[in-house]
Amino acid sequence: MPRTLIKSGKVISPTGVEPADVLIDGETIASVGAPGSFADGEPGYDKVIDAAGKYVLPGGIDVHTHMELPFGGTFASDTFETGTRAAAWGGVTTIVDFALQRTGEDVQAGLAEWHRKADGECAIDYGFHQIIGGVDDEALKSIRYLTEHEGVTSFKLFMAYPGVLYSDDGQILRAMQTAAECGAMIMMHAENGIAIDVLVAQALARGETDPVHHGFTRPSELEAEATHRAIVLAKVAGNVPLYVVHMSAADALEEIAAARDDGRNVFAETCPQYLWLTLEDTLARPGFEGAKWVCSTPLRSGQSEHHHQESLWQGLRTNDLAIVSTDHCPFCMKDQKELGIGDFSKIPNGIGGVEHRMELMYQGVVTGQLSLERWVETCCTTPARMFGMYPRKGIIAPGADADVLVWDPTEQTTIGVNDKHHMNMDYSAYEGFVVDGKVDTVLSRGTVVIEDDAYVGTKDHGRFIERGLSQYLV
Ligand code: DUC
Ligand code: ZN
Ligand code: ZN
Repeated sequence: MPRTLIKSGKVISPTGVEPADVLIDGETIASVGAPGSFADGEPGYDKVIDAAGKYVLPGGIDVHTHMELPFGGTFASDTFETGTRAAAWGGVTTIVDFALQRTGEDVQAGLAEWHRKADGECAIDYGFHQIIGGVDDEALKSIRYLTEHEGVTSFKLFMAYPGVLYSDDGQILRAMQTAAECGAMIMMHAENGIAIDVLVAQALARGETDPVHHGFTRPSELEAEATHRAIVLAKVAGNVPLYVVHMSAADALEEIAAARDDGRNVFAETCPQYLWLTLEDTLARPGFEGAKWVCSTPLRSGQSEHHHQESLWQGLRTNDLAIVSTDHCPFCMKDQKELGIGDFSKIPNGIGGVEHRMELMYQGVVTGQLSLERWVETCCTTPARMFGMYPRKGIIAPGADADVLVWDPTEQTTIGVNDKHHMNMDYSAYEGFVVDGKVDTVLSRGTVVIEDDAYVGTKDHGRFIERGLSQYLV
């Protein structure tokens, strides 16, 4: 088995920053010791990585991606091949993508289709959540079957997108009851889609067709209301664990905080776009350019009385927001976002970002919003624990998979289509951002996939991770 030594770095975990050397044997971490404890002159090391002046952390885990998702008459533009390669460029060593079932479709067939798309295509390891877009008796049986037999233990429901992915309150309650019985996690897209569709129709009737109206027709109150309703339904369903995805609004976060203060198994994530971008800087750009940032939940106003971004950063510190994911759902402007010229409601919803989460969140460390430990906790360790992959993933410790990110805090990263950009998109949502820190070396299960500014992995390296139940419950 090839042996690799990562020496002289500072190892970061949620509980501290320690100078340490990391010994890797084959695909796993064999030992973590004081600097110099594994003499690097010893024959038998196949590779020695000098991490002096660098941080050594668990590879990033992005638990919210949508490779090749069919949406709005087109498909998310990253395949598992291009998307997981871009993820590796960003220091991510595991993604959890969403297999899809829509009304009338078979859940297991949807999962099989996702396996077909990903198998043999991935640069890094991957797991699946299952979208249940049509809750019926068969789908309920599948929730149990996937949890018990397929290593898919989390199920996403939508309170938005009526007629496409939407579940009504009765369907949500039934799915939650089933998940509660088998220990699965319910993930929720919390926006009141019925009310949003009324606002969208009214805006279009007034001739308000530009991308900014995507944001205006999805007010934060409708995210907060849906979040509240999901929390209530989860309680009535027997206290099923609830994880609210892509939280963008301070008023929605208040609902999460209240439930957590009550001791409930209620969790939430946010994404870098909500922390760094505002409606005014993006959706409100003249002409059709704002389409680049059409996603749901939408980017929020930086002028709101709710102070959304400030609250989200605070939520990350207090753990009311436990995880940062990306909701990576890329579409090109050409032929994809352009489907919505003249009608914002036809713009495919999504932003690509799987490559930039570690970079953008490290910038929060630099600006004093997060500690180094919390950076690792929200981007690496809690994702593993929340979704049943710990301690195989999410930690630098003996026995864990050797998924490692060596991070250089002395360098900078310039994000943009002609700079750092490996996602299959013809624009970058973060064009021109210059952030501190840089991905130096990335190992996936002991194999170097990024080094010396080059991708050196292979597309069949990544393996499917069968996940267990959440390890994060109170
Ligand atoms: N939100 C998006 O922006 N894209 C895909 C689905 C979703 O919920
Ligand atoms: Zn969603
Ligand atoms: Zn999503």
